[in-house]
Amino acid sequence: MKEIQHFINGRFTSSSSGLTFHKRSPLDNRVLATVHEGGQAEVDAAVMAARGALRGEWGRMPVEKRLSMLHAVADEITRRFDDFVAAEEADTGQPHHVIAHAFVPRGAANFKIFADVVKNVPTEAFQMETPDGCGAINYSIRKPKGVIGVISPWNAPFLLMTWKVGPALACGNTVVVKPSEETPMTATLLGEVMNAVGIPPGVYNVVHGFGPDSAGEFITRHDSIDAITFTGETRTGTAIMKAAAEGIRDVSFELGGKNAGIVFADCKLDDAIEGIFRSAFMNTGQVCLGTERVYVERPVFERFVATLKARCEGVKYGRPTDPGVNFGPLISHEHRRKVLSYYDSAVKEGATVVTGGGVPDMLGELAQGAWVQPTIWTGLPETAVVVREEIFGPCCHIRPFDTEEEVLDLANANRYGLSTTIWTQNLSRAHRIGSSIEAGIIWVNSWFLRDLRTPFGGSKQSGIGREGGVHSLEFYTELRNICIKI
Ligand code: NAD
Ligand code: 6OD
Repeated sequence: MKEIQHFINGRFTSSSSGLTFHKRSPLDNRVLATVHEGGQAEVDAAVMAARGALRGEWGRMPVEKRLSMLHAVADEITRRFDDFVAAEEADTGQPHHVIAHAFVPRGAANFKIFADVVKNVPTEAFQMETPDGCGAINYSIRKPKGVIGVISPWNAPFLLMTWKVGPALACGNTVVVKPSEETPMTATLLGEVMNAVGIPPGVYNVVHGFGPDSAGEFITRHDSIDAITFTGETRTGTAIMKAAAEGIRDVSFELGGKNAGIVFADCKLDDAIEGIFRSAFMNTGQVCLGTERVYVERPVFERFVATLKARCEGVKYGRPTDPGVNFGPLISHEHRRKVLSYYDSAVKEGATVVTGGGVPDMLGELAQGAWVQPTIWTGLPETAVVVREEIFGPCCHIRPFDTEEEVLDLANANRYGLSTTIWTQNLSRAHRIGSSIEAGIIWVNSWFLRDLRTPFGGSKQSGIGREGGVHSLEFYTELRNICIKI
């Protein structure tokens, strides 16, 4: 069994309180590691180290050197690829191909892409007239914001944490990271990478622990943290925003979603079914961009439902590296209780359960894991709890529609607005609907096709702000204007 410590000022350290908690495997509930639980003392130490690094070598480092060090971080992650993949598989229990082909490579890419963005970003300048006729020039410079609190979730832990740490460091900030208590491993491993490539102590700090009354809340309340970037539930975002308000600190929020998938009869149906299958069930439905509400034009409704049902019934459960496995467990028993309570609620509200709705029969040690079946419902009104609330499990409700106007209203009638997928061969319709959907990210005939230069974030209660490409610079830097009288 492993021991997982904090990473503060370039060193792995224990909690002064002696408090620890267990990290259990989602696959079979075995204890995998004892994790140190950070308190106020660890958060204070991490923030002090981060502030010291800003005043020290990191703060004075030429930008070119800083950016080349981040390329070295990416290269070292790639060199230790197998370690990162193994750690992420242990933490999440998700299939090897998802972690090895999507989540870990993205972790490395997040350092390179933002280093390149910072290298190439232009600044603005304005010439102005003055009464004496000599004029003046204004130009703006970008400065790091300071110490950034990074609070990240468990569903794609390495990708989502580095999606924030990469740009924060590229812009010259330092970070105090609080990974999810469910997934402490890859953030810790990244500390080893930082030391291996010579990132100065204090630039990257990790404090483990929980949210309320633990490391998470202490970070959000710390008066020496300059800004907070958070990915997680909308309800948690509310708590963090209240804490950040105390110090008038900036926040960037990537929050929950209840995303719609819209399938028109003129689409390439097989592609749409495959796309909706991936978007609803990949990572066992634990993807913020996942589709939990599917609207299918009536002429293809029956065929769509029947084929998606068959896809769900063909999934192979098992350990990440077992041959053919494409379906992992939920992250924890606690999360499974939540998902299963939604499965019950759907039945109570009168859903037709097309497939799933329960727990699969697992053999041996796996019987102790947090498994659930992929589940499809039809027949519910839009007011049903499982059609309104984010479940964050492998499930979706499918409803037929008849007109473009009708489906637009249905898709927009939700408090969330993170992403939507539209499946159609009619380009005019794609543009028309695409610009009327109330969501930050709209995919046409695809899903999770990510260009890291594009703005990423949610509308309505799915978030505040946009990250990605130059948009990340808006959050991770502060613009200063310098006016020079000629
Ligand atoms: P969560 O909100 O429960 O926890 C996220 C992180 O916040 C964890 O590290 C947790 O310890 C910490 N935390 C909890 N309460 C806190 C508090 N009061 N103060 C400070 N920190 C606190 O979310 P989760 O269950 O880990 O992740 C699932 C959620 O994340 C879903 O709602 C999902 O939609 C959302 N998510 C959104 C995006 C996006 O890009 N919009 C991406 C991934 C996940
Ligand atoms: O790809 C990304 O950058 C990103 N933020 C993905 C979010 C996935 C949510 O589960």
